[in-house]
Amino acid sequence: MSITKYQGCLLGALIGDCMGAPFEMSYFGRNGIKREIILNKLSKTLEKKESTFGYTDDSAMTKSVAHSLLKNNGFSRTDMARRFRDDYIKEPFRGYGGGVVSIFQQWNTKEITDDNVYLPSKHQFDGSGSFGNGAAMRVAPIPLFAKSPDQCIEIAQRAAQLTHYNKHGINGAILQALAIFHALQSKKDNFKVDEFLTYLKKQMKTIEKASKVKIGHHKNENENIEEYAKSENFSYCSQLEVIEKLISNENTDLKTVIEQIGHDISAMTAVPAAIISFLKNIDNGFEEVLYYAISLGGDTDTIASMACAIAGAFYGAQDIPKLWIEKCEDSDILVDMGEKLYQVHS
Ligand code: F2R
Ligand code: MG
Ligand code: MG
Ligand code: MG
Repeated sequence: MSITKYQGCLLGALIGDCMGAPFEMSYFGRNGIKREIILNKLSKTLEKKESTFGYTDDSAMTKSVAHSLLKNNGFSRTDMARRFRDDYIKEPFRGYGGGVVSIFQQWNTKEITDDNVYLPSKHQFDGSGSFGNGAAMRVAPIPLFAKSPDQCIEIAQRAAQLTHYNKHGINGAILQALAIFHALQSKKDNFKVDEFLTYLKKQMKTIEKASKVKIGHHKNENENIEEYAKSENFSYCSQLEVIEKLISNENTDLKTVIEQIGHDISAMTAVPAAIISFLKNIDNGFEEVLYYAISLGGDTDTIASMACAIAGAFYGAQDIPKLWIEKCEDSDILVDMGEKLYQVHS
């Protein structure tokens, strides 16, 4: 495996977040965002010498995860929690989700220990736990660190549970981690979309069967999120089947993808939206994955970050435009972290 795939993955996570953030939840994103609007807005920053793209909570937490894994040469629940909390306290303005902030605040009232670290996330949303996409959006360093799919699943689960105790929040992070793990192992010249989806479906079938955590019905202002949470039939396996169907028809339009997959702040919609953004553009390159993910609208920074993390692991950093890398805040730090995660395996 080449180092550029490791760096490409973390740069992808950063670039998707930075370049997707200007469109997040914008009022014009409900039915998707037109390509001209995306190109026009991005070009203003890309073309202006002194302008840059700043990152949000997606990259802040991805950096926290990478730091913690590297420092401990593995997963330490207390260290990762302290890092999330301390990085939030240093830069609270990064646009963190409402629920996770209350977890950081609870962690800040007493010493974090192995015994109490998971308590705040278990109590979130009337005890149902968060199904937000926040555990999935930060997961990229885990498949880069892991030596096997089983280790990848185990760390992704335990790291997710620090803030997201709902089974869909956890399983969304596992699915995103496995998609990156597989993309990292894959080669451009013999990649098969159907094999990728079959692999993910097989893994998720076992994982979803084993998930015992009940989902809750916390009242939410966003009706779409509530619908997904209520659905007893929801599973990532069924979302992967929808992706398979949508991919098999070349003419599937954005509106259909948004209607059938979704694009909101829940893991149940955002992770599948990221996967289809990658797969639909597999032959078109990294840049098209980014444009497509943003064009879905909704939670654009997070969907683009996750889609580009998979794409970066697949193509490698050399296929990412240099200007994009230079324009995104702290890209040098993500390059360095990619190198260190690569060295874990040598
Ligand atoms: N837009 C954001 N963040 C909002 C920033 C708001 C700001 N802090 C403010 O106060 O104005 N983007 C970022 O948030 C997403 C990741 O969120 P994360 O980390 O999953 O957070 P959280 O709070 O756990 O979940 C997000 C929301 O999902 C709904 N929700 C989750 N579980 C629920 C449940 N069991 N029942 C009902 N609702 C549930 C809630 O509305 C949560 O607030 C990324 O998009 C990132 O870019
Ligand atoms: Mg964000
Ligand atoms: Mg977001
Ligand atoms: Mg900085």
